[in-house]
Amino acid sequence: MRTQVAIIGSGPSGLLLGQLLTEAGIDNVILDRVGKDYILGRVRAGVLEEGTVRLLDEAKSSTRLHAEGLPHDGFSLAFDGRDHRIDLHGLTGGKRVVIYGQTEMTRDLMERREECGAPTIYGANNVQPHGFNSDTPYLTYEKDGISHRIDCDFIAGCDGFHGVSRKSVPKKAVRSFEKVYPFGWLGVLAEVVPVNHELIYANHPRGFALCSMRSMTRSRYYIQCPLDEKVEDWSDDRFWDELRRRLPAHHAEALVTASSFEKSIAPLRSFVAEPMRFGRLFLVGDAAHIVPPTGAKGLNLAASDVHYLFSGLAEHYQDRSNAGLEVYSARALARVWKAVRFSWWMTTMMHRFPDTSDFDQKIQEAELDYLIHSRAASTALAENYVGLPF
Ligand code: RFL
Ligand code: PHB
Repeated sequence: MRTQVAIIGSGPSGLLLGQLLTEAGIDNVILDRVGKDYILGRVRAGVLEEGTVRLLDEAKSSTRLHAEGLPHDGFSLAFDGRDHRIDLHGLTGGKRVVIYGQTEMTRDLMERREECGAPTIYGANNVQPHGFNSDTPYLTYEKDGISHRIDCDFIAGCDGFHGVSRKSVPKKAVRSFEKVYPFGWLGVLAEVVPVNHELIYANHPRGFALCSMRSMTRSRYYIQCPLDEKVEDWSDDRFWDELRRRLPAHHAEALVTASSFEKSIAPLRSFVAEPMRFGRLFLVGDAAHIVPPTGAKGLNLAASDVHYLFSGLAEHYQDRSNAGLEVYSARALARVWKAVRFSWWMTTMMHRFPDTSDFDQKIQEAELDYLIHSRAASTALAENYVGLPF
């Protein structure tokens, strides 16, 4: 088989890139190790920046998002038993975010891809990129015991943190930067009305908590937990009790609970691999970088990478210029590092660290106090939360 762009990974990065290319008339094939239902069963991000929404518009995959997504003009920072609203809309000159599950966005992109008849190979085992430092790269993979080869012009590594793309590059060609946080997030999804009409990020002596949602009838809640905690040890009742303890009293009283239908623990880390381009292989999204979910940036960063790569590829095919591809890594990394910094900062400010000294604790309290009382500080938070331009 031959295609113009071979895409490894059918997560949000791969699907969005594939759809932008397809809409622009550029041939592409997506391969994923797992099946469609498995991908749609992963509960992940929920906050989309306006830039991500614009890309979904461009990919003609946003009809349901505009009908069902919930625009949010602000969120609450809760600490010291009180709520402090961050007015995203007012502080950023009219910007907002949209609450729409990653699962739904993925489903919309998959459906549009099927409508366009663009090929996806699910259940592709042992995918391997080859020859990306030459002009004739190709992928090999196995499916149902048969070996296959796809020749292409470019390979997009959209295969997440544990994917094969980054691992295929010689170790000495990649520089990695990593910070692992000494806690995780225990998350539940439940069919209940959200405790607040906007998100609540809570800093509490017992640990961080986040009240999010997927719709006005489906809530997504998280609590900070030690890394060695097991999901089986968290009954729903234990989770709801702990969440209540970490929220201001009026929210704790208003919290509606029910049995959860998803419960999982995610470790938190910051990670960046540099560069993001190796000849004709490009790393995109979680394949190149991970941020802790506190700033809601992971999926949105994947989208800005896709924007830079798509514009480079479109220039290559339409204008016969490689200028955009040459600067892909530098352009993407400049935005990535700002989001890595923001996510690290939000994480540090909102969580309890096991080794926090009295001094560190006082600094955290002073930072929160400054943040809500200084318009300049609130504006910096809001500007980053709604997403830096790309
Ligand atoms: P994905 O989603 O991991 O998709 C990669 C795909 O590649 C496939 N794959 C392979 N295919 C073939 N061969 C191989 N060897 C392969 N190895 C892997 C996988 O099966 C998969 O289908 O990466 P992508 O597309 O870059 O997307 C990144 C986002 O999924 C991620 O950044 C976000 O989910 C992060 N994130 C959040 N981001 C936000 O912007 N806002 C949020 O509110 C937010 N909340 C979150 C999050 C991530 C979380 N977890 C669980 C990590 C909340 C959580 C709890
Ligand atoms: C979510 O709804 O899953 C979510 C929202 C905001 C975050 C992280 C996760 O910062």
